[in-house]
Amino acid sequence: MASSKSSPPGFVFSILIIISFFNFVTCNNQHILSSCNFDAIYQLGDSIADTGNDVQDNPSSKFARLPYGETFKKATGRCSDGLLMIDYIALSAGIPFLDPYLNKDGLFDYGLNFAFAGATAMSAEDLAKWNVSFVPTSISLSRQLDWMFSYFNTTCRGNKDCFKKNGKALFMVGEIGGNDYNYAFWQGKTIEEVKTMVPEVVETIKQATKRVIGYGATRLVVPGNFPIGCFPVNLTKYQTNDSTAYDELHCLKELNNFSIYHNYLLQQAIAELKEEHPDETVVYGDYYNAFLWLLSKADLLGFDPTSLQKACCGIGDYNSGLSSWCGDPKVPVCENPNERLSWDGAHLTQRAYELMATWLVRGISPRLQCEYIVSYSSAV
Ligand SMILES: *[C@@H]1O[C@H](CO)[C@@H](O)[C@H](O)[C@H]1NC(C)=O
Ligand SMILES: *[C@@H]1O[C@H](CO)[C@@H](O)[C@H](O)[C@H]1NC(C)=O
Ligand SMILES: *[C@@H]1O[C@H](CO)[C@@H](O)[C@H](O)[C@H]1NC(C)=O
Ligand SMILES: *[C@@H]1O[C@H](CO)[C@@H](O)[C@H](O)[C@H]1NC(C)=O
Ligand SMILES: *[C@H]1O[C@H](CO)[C@@H](O)[C@H](O)[C@H]1NC(C)=O
Repeated sequence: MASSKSSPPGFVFSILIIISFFNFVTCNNQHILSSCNFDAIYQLGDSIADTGNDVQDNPSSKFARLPYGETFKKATGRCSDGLLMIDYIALSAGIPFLDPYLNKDGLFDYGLNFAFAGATAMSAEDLAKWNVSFVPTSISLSRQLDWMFSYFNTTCRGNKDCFKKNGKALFMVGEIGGNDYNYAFWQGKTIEEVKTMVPEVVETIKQATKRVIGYGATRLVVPGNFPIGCFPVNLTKYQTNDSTAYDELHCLKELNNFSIYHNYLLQQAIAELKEEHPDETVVYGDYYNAFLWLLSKADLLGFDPTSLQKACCGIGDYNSGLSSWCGDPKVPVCENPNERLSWDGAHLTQRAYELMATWLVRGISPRLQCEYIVSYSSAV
């Protein structure tokens, strides 16, 4: 009490800003999506959303062992120290975590997860036409859609009318496509070469979204790509002494530009989808700006400002050396993953995913025509 009396007004004011900021990120919006009344969530995608499909197929994967999952005290196959954005989206919708499709004991009453670590948008055959021959998994978007169809067809006993019940569900179509580019880059293609693939990757995502609408979906989120030039794995690989290659957040401009291009074409495709399907709601998931928000406000959000681009689990510059990876012998793990954005150089920490999901949910819920209208905090 004595201290509040003597506080200068400016001090009180900044405390207020900080309080409303934390209100924004922690309390307010925990159940925002519950006003959408989803009765299930279905997820397609890659390691950004895989809650355990890949490790069912590959039990020896690094993702099946600690330190992956350490914040959880259990390795679940999630590519993080703990939970992913889809887990927080489910929490916000008041729905249990999605079990992976390949888990034979999974409970699928509230939806399920088809995302598979390493998955591509294009099929391996289509990637081969681009001379991308090294594709570590055959689980492309079309394979995941086959799984989805087979699941709906089984639960509906072949009755297509029954697919209409999917109108009460949320469908997450991605993030997907990042790996198509990843594998092309690994094979030594230049950015200019990989850019020529973008229209076909985006068209593949568009056709997949149409297929999902064909299965009765009426509310869909199609997420874009992250600013990949801010990720430790890429900062390491494309490290340069040319300071003009970096932007003010120390991200590689040219790589972020690549994501901007993908996201631009994806948003055009979503606009076309809306014209072709006026009765369905297709919303762009802005992972790009969600991550930039996180990076630019990181110290206010409790991250260690001296390690914003150092992965928690890893070794080398940016803790994301290319010769050894998180989970390899002798690779150190930081003391407090909650203070880092990046978990292993390519995937984020639970805390980063939680905050990104919070940011996203506020943006997408009004556009999903939920009853609750979100009022934005002036502090952000
Ligand atoms: C694939 O490689 C072949 C042989 O090197 C080349 O002729 C062709 O133009 C390449 N195609 C693409 C799409 O890069
Ligand atoms: C869908 O289910 C019906 C009835 O169970 C079955 O006869 C049909 O073969 C299935 N269709 C496909 C494409 O799997
Ligand atoms: C940057 O410059 C230093 C000192 O000249 C040199 O040792 C290093 O190899 C350079 N790094 C890159 C990525 O070019
Ligand atoms: C970003 O991409 C646009 C077109 O895609 C290009 O004109 C521009 O030069 C690029 N900028 C950088 C920094 O790569
Ligand atoms: C950078 O990292 C992301 C995420 O790991 C990946 O999808 C992307 O393809 C990488 N970009 C390059 C140029 O290697």
